[in-house]
Amino acid sequence: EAERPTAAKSSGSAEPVTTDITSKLKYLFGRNGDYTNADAYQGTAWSVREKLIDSFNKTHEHWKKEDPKFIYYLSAEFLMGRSLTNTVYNLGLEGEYGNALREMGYHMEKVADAERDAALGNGGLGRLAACFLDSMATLDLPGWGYGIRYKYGMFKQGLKDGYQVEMPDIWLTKGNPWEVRRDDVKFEVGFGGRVERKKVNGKEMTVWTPSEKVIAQAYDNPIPGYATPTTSNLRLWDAVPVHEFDLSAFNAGDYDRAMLERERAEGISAVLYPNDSTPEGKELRLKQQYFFVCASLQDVMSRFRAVHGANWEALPEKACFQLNDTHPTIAVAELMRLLVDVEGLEWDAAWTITTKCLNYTNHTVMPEALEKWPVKVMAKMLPRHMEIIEVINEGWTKWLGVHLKDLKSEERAKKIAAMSIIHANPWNADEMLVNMAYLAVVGSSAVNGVAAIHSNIVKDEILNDFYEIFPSKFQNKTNGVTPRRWLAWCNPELAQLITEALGSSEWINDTEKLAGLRAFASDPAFQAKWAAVKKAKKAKLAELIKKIHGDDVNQNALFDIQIKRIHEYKRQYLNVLSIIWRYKQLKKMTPEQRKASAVPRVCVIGGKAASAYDMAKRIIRLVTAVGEVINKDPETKDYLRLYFLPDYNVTLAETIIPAAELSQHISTAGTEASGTSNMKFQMNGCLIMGTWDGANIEIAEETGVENVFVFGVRAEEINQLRKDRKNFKTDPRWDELMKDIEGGMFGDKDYFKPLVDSVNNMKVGNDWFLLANDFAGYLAAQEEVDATYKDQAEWLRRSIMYTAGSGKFSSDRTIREYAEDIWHVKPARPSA
Ligand code: 26W
Repeated sequence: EAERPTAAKSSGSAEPVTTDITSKLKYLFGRNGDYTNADAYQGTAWSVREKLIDSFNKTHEHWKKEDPKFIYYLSAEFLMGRSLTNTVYNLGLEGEYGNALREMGYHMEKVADAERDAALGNGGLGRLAACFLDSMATLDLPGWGYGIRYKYGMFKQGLKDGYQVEMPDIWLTKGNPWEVRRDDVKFEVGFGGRVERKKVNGKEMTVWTPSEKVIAQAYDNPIPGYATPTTSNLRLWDAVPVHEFDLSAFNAGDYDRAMLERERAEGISAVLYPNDSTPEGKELRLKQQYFFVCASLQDVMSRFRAVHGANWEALPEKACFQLNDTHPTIAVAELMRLLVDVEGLEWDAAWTITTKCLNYTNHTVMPEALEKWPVKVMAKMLPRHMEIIEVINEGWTKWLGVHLKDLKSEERAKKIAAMSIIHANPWNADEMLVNMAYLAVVGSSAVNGVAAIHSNIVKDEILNDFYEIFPSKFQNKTNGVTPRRWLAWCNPELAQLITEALGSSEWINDTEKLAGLRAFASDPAFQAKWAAVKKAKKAKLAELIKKIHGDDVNQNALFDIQIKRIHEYKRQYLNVLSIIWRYKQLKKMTPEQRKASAVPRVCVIGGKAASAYDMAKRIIRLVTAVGEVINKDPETKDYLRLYFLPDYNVTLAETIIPAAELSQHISTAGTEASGTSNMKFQMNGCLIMGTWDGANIEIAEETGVENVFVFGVRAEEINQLRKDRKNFKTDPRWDELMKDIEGGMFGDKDYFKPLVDSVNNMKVGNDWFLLANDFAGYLAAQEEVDATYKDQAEWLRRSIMYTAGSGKFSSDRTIREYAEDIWHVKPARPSA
């Protein structure tokens, strides 16, 4: 197996490390010899933890001394995945630890396999936050993540008879070596209660007396940078009852009440909401949001105060906050509350500070995903914040009135109503809502989308009114992914080949250097080595498929992958339709014809459906049902397979992505804000089948559009096509497939009926994501894939061109842009 390349290769002496691992096992776990891989993992992790903490301490001593400006990334989700391999390689400890484990009779990869994912996120947004932390540390940027230490992360997905079942993610039971509880860092967070005006020291003040209080307890998760001494931090808050720290309730004989209170408090950080893109109007979710925002702001302010006293005007020079979507947007009101009510600042001074400190990233165009909280809910849970938002909105709408004074009064009133942070529910005029995206825009210095097309949609559609008023607030920051986890560490064989070709491993933190691979793209000897790596990774995925489904797959087949959350807009259904069509074509051929012309394919689909997302669950069942039929058809099974891989997560992605030859990113144009797995596939030399959407567009530009399989309508056409829906003539092949599914070709026909109906009635509003419109183009693109795959030299040339063109999509580039254009934060590297 290949050694992972690093900048700072460690000496590799095993002896002190084996002693340390054994000692950890002995004194922390009471184990003496004869360790399982899971034991070896624990011993290794607890040993590595100490190096990590040393590095963390050094970094933070340095930062304390230098007092640089910090960026705080506020996010309800951090999808970290596993930490052992990443920590060992980022810290350059692979020599020592690899050798030590070998000496003890273990293998690093198997040991690492015992770690559970930290799955504190749903999908793209959470994983992006994790990549950003890796890049911030690698670039020596003073910055922390702030979030929630969910006791249960993203649910584990199982399959029962081909249907999704959800199971709890119990990830903390064996302890977590990657966190440090800070018993000295805890803050009170209040909810409910009443608000009064009082004279305090002769000054009129607002006093909020919450009816419920909990304690936010800090846990630090050190984040090692790569090839740098910097280790930064992800601080996660755990909710605990106030009375755990004050036993008087127990002593007063109020045991029951104290226990109930504990349950209620712990409920706040108990579970991640597994909804991606469909907002859950549940109070507990708002409670979670306020809980972590309140604790994080208090924490930052108390550190500021310790150094600068109450000189709050200077806060924007020392701290800024990035709001990861609207989830932490209550920060606008909370920072105002802390400055005005607690610190006694004047409203206007506080507003200047607040808007200087905050910035907002939008991650979705789905209108239903834009968070809006009922005024009633907010007023009850956060009465003072509701007042503050009302005052902000009064000021805002008044300002708008002046700003728009040239408009006719009727038009002006209409515009102001449309831009009001508080507005009626369009579906229920009696209900007033707080529009969190509007609050975020008004309360921030910068607003950004996550890919060029998406940022344009934000400016021209979603937040167009605001863009017209504040054009300079709006920016684009195209997403990126960390090349450490997503290329160097998950595909060490390819990394080694790249390093050999480029003559150095500098590409790992300077991915623009990957462009040097273009010179090798057509070199047959290099292509052969490139192909050998892909083959080895395919063999690993084949092993996994065998383990899960019991089937041997043809390892010379084209490995075709679609992995992401299951969502109608992502169109896994369209993928399945094309697979069924392929199956039917194969069935029509003679064995000789198949042998002569069919390109064998192994199709893999993976992803979780939100537990309440009925249509997404039906799509999963369709995948498994189609797989059940085609995988055992003796006529075709050598040429086509379809497998659903359950419980798609970060770790599974690390096995699947290096093995992929074709990956599908086929959202309806204008619906996928960016996508980030497309970048991971590109880095690993996987060809892309994609619509002109999200970051696909920029990937195609960097890779050469001629090297990408692009199909489908453009974003600009969508509105018209939706209107013209009733005049659309479906392709006869489409009609045939609809009849097949409806007729029970894959069983379960009642269950699949709503799926067929959702796309197959020619009326306005149906087939919202335009599968029928893109169907013929998709099949044509699939044929192009087959033709290209038959020419392996051309396929490999393209594959190399993908990796060579992936330099732009390192999250290092993204973070550098945020640091320069939005945060104004500069690197501060501790000495080694
Ligand atoms: C309120 C419920 C909710 C939950 C999650 C609303 C919205 C979300 C996220 C916006 C979902 C998400 O993960 N969005 C993805 O963000 C990625 C990182 O920017 C993008 O690459 C994906 O295109 C986008 O879907």
